[in-house]
Amino acid sequence: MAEVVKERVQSIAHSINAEMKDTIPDEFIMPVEDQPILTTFKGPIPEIPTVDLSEPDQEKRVGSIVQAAKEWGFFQVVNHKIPVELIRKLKNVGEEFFELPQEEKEVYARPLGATSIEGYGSKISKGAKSWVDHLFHRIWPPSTINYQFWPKNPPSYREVNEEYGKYVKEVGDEILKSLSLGLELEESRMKEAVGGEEIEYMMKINYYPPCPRPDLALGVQPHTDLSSLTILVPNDVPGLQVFHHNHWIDVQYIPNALVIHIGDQAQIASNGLYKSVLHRTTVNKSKVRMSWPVFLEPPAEFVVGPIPELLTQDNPPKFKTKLFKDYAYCKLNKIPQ
Ligand SMILES: O=C(O)CCC(=O)C(=O)O
Repeated sequence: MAEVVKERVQSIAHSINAEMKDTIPDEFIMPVEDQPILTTFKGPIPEIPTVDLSEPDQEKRVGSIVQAAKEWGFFQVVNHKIPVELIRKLKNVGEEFFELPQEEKEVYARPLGATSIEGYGSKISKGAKSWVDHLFHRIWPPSTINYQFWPKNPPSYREVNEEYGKYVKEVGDEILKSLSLGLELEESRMKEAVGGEEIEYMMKINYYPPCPRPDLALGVQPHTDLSSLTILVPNDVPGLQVFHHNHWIDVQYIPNALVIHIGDQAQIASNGLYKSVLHRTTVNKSKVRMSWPVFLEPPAEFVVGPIPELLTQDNPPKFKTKLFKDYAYCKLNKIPQ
């Protein structure tokens, strides 16, 4: 068995909650300007776009995806063809993993000094700490999978995640197709620009334990995703917020919907037409929140940049063209691109 790492948020939360304390360690208290109690929008919530993927009229279906990607960089998708039963199983096996004894989870810990983010862990941040633990592992393409980071317990974890990988890829293809058509390009062009058949599907499970001070802490801190798209399943505890017109807006939970974030690579490929959405998560006083985002990322050596056909004298490149690994390095180390 691996050594138990004391600073997992789940363990910290467990001790605090067992002692019925009403405080959290200082390192989890966000600076005032980021505290959710002071910064969550309290007015009438604008309607966040929902897209029905079973809409038979292609123009309507594509139009609603394109409009949401331009205006919000964010939407929820219903009737997406991923069986409800499979989503339920995906959630069950993820929940069961996080309920395992701590030392069993540590078997999958991200190795110290590893270059990849794969594995079980907690976010290492320079400022305030995030109230969340996570597990990362690739689920597609098969040649990129490291099964060492896939839990063996529960035993159905592998089968369920492999099955989910196939379905989630279909959804990704469908959305990328629509984003291409929205740019008046061949339907395969956007996908080609963000990795083509080599797009890597990185699964993450976020586990946000109950937090005695949800007014002061955040689960994940404000960020945009490195990916082209992120396709996320949440549990039924709300917490995701998107930044829209200068306000942090609560995202409503829609049972069985998929949550879609437009990420940096779709913004860059479209030369800024599509918006990479800034988002964060709040935590809950008494309930565990969980989410299962899948990030669609180009391979490290893939060249990312605005799609050349889009560029004209009136639409000069707004972003540099570079290797994805260099883009990711700059972003993670907060170095200008
Ligand atoms: O939990 C969520 O709803 C969002 C998670 C997220 O933004 C992330 O893991 O990067």
